[in-house]
Amino acid sequence: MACVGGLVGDTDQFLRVVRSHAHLEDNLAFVREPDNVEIVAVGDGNLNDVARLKDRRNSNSSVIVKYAPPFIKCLGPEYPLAVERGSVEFQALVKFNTASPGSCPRTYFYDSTARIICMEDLRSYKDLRREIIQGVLSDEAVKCIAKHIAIVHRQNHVAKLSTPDMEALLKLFGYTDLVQLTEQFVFTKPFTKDDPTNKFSEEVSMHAHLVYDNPQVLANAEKMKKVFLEKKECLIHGDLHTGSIMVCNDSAKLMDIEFAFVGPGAFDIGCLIANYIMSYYQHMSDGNRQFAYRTIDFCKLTGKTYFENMTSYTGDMDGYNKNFVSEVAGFAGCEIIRRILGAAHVEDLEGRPLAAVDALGAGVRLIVAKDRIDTVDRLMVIAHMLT
Ligand code: ADP
Ligand code: SR1
Ligand code: MG
Repeated sequence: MACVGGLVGDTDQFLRVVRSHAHLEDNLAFVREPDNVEIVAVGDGNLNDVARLKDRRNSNSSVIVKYAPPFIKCLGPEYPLAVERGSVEFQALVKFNTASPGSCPRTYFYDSTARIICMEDLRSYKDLRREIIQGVLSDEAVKCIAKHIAIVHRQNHVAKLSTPDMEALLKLFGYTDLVQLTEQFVFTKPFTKDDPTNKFSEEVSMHAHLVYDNPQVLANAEKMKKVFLEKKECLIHGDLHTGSIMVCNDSAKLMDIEFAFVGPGAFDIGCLIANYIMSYYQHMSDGNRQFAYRTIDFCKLTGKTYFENMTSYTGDMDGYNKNFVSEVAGFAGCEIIRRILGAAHVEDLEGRPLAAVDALGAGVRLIVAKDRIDTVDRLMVIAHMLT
């Protein structure tokens, strides 16, 4: 067995655990001969080890192992994080694939002692964030993403489930350490002037007053935090940025679902649209106007496809959808602002401070105007100041 670095977990244990489950799945059979197995660290996730176990003799034979260390991997052992996230992610992968088949990688097993998820290797898929930075994304893949998430919301929605089923869902996907991370790193710290975890460039600091000196931005961010924590609407992904999606031509799969919980559906769509909006500013700044304009279409297509497929609602449908879009605007504003002022930035805007300043303006406009936004078209007009 050979291993290439970047992992904090014990790779011998990864192999032992997969071998002990090899009888469950034909795809795992190759690990029975450990000399033929190579272990390679994949991805650049913040929280966990993700490794590929592959058969040296057959490039089509591999599986992915995801291991949750008892701390935030990118920060180190002094930043503890509950290991239950592995179990939450495994259960969420199963729920998502049950609701919308093919929406996520297939799961092979979860070992609760070793805290290891073993799943399908999406060998031919690529990280959407890397693709969109290169200006690569098809309309069909955008629709595929929106359709999967709409169906997951619809099938696991308070309007659809019986009371006992909703109670069971709430029990399985309640407030976890990771939901608390979002509460802190999306809704609280980025809006707290001088929070030590915030970081931004000199250029951005000249514009930070747009957030810190605007009581309406701060009050609306607080309102969105309350909606995020208190609205028990449906099972949501909980961290649906472009780095949580993998694409292959017109197909897309959702992944990294450890933030899953029962919350407002608009949070997922708000995060997704916010990431398309940040991509707009990257491409405008790179002089790639054509692709920048396509990101506007991606947002509209996302809204259209989502509403065509998310047919569960409470109250009257029109009112529900209008309020949903208003929440999308508020959440998108929070996501954009936290990616520029907060601890976790996006690669799209790295090294592009002027694009980050423009995106910050869009985030502020969306939060301020959220109550006047009830269609995705209007959301785009306000985000980008279109005429
Ligand atoms: P983290 O929870 O640490 O953020 P992720 O689940 O986001 O980890 O995975 C990190 C990276 O590993 C992804 O961006 C992707 O490149 C790769 N990866 C994760 N799961 C798979 C999979 N099933 N197939 C192929 N690559 C994967
Ligand atoms: C310190 S929180 C880091 C971020 O990484 C995850 O992907 C989530 O987006 C989280 O907010
Ligand atoms: Mg991740």
